[in-house]
Amino acid sequence: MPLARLAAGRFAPYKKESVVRFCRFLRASGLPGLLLAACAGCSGPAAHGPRASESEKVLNVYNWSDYIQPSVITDFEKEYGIHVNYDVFDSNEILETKLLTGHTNYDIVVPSGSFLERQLQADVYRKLDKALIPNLRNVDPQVARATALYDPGNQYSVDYMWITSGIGYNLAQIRARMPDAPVDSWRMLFDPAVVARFADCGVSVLDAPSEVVATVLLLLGRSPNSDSPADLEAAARVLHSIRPYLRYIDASRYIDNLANDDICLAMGWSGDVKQAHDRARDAGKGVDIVYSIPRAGAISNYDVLAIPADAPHVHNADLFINFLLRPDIAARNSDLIKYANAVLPSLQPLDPAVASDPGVYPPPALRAQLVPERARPAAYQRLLTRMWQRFKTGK
Ligand code: SPD
Repeated sequence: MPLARLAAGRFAPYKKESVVRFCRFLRASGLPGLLLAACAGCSGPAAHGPRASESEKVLNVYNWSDYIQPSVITDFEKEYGIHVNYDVFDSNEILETKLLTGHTNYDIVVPSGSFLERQLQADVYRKLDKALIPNLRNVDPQVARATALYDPGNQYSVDYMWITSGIGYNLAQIRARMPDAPVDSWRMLFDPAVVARFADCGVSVLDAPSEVVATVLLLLGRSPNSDSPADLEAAARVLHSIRPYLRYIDASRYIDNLANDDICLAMGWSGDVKQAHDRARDAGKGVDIVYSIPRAGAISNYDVLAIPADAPHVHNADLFINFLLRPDIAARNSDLIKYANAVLPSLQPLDPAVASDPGVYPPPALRAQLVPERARPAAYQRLLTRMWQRFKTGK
């Protein structure tokens, strides 16, 4: 991809507004007094005057890996004469750490709604100037209502893609080991007696702590968005029981690994598993990758476009958001990455095979089974982070 990584400089020493923002987040998080004491001298909002960089023909984008049609970026560059520096991540936690540190130099970032929900408390985003983004009128009102749960009034963000997490599997490998495998149940991954059958051909789970725990709680019949330590403990016991059968915990490797027959079973995001399917098909080695949303339901989320409060090229960011909300552009993205976009008129130019794929756009009955992930309180987050470290290290 002819895209330069972001220039050095985004790791510049923290400036006052970053510290103010971080301290505001600490306060909202209810973290211990010692940390807060360090924030005693920090008050007042970050200042946002005109920036010298605003006239630069540059846009710095930080998006999930495997989450855009590369020609969309080059077309934007040609159409607007703006050079795009495009950088990628594969976890909300990585993005959050950068945003809270401040001075990322990014103009567009793509957090999941449940993360944006808590990041808004730390004032890390800038309100969208809706007058400059006329294509907002294309956004599916049903999706806009859903994202308003995270961002009341949709003031700071707009949906890019919406997703489910489900099960990706290699049809032949699973059938060979367990002809009656419960492929439409989370037991495939979270019942040790079942997942043990596939350990030899490779199993992975997403490195996405809150989403994995929510999924396990769904399987246990508990509330997926629970913030109760007892529920977290119950989920931890399940995760501990399957840990010996996992090859790794990661949120991006599984696409190529499924496609190349290096693993046979993964908890994965809808479009990623579909991309694995396409890559396997294109390789022509007879690997068939299937995506399944369990009957008991699944977690859904909305990955949204947002502008950091200290973005250096806000006008270019508005242009890019407006471009992504164009029906032909949204369709080209979804055609390749196989995620559902929120641009209603894009359904027309979209490849009919994608538009009618229930794994990409779940039909209403299945959609009713999806549970949108929500932000949890800071105290729960701390317990979750500790538990996840133990799970990852297998201790
Ligand atoms: N390869 C793109 C993956 C995008 C997944 N978004 C993550 C949502 C987490 N809840």
